Amino acid sequence: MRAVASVLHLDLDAFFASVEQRDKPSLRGKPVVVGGVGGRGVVATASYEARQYGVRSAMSTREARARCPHAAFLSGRFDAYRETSTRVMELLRSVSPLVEPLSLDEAFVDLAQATLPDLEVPTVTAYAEELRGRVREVTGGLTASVGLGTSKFIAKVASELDKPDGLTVVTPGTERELLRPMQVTVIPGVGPATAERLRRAGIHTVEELERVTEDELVRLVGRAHGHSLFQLARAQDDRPVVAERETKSVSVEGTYDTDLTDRKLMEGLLTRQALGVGERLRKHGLSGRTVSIKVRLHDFTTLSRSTTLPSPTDSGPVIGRHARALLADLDTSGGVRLLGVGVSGLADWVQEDLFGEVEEGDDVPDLPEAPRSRGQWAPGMDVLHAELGAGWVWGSGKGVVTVRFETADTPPGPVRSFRADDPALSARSLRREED
Ligand code: TTP
Ligand code: MG
Ligand code: MG
Repeated sequence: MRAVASVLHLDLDAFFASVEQRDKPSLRGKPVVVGGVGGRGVVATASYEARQYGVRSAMSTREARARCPHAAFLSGRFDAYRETSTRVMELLRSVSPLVEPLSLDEAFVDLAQATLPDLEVPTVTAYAEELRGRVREVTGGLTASVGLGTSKFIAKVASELDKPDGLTVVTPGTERELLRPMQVTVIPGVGPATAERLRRAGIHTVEELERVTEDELVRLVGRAHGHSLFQLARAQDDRPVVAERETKSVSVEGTYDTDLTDRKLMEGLLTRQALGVGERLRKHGLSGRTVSIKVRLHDFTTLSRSTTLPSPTDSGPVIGRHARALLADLDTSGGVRLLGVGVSGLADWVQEDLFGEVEEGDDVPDLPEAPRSRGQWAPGMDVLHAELGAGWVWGSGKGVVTVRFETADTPPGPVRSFRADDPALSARSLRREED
């Protein structure tokens, strides 16, 4: 923990939904839900207008539709989110060389490495306010919430306190007071399982956690975790802001005494390894988009193959399915002495079915309604009409697609319907006009 509030955490507000509202003027100020729109779809995020109806990330889209039927339900445009994210990260890197992105819409910035006259509260506050204005400029109007504190932990907690469009500076020395009334889940690394263990011991708040001895915490949650919990409950956090996060991955591999030649056996081993990888990801609250396998042949040639999923996963069965598909493409007839499965491209949230991938696991719930067929025209996607110009798909079905003709730079535009196979209509890839 530092003596000055020089760690800044920035997180964009309702990120995916805000990008949609920016690019679709008719949706500004309205409830917007971005996520999987199919039968098992899950909400990725909701605009603050939709949150007033109780719509939340990770809720089933079906429930979101029940809570807010008049919201616009969009399936998401990852390229647009990535492009907007890049602009923000570039801006932050122009401010300090020490920027640590945590996901597309959030990052830590070390202001100790920025060029500020001093790091006193009034100075960093004014600087953060100005930075929020610049984020708005480079993103075409998106708002960010910012927290400033003496550590990463406190800065991240602070950025949540005045969301959306807020700034909170935690004055050095007031950290413990701030944390005491909060739920233990505010502490990084306290997921549902740890929270449950603590709850059974009667510990709900940080204040209650503070009263527990380190020995007892170690007994409750294990050595490594118990120690850090003890520290964090006292706002002790010395984790540095690190610019280049090493490409993190989670993997499991095995070497075998005799060369494997049986495909079925190899598939079985990969499947088991994949379940182990999934377990480890979930344990750390991580998920990743890239599934890889590593195969060492009898002659020590090592092959690796990977595939990138449309969205992150932490599911063993899904990882296993992709791992087996990767193995299917390799010639292993000479025998294999090592096999491994890994997941990289880690994110701190999971979104299985956004952008189209529907997971088939053992846990498929009953589907009261058949999943909608995903046509060519996903709701929200950008399109171009030969005469009418740029617009986006409002909805489609029964061979008809409805388009609203508007872009970020136009007023709300008119709606027209076309036959789904109308040759005048095509998908529009994202290139912002000024680029
Ligand atoms: P968050 O920053 O967690 O959420 P948010 O930006 O939508 O809203 P807030 O104002 O509370 O910060 O996540 C950033 C984006 O990541 C979010 O817009 C969509 C995506 N996401 C998912 O796809 N699935 C999830 O479960 C979560 C939490 C986020
Ligand atoms: Mg956000
Ligand atoms: Mg975020």
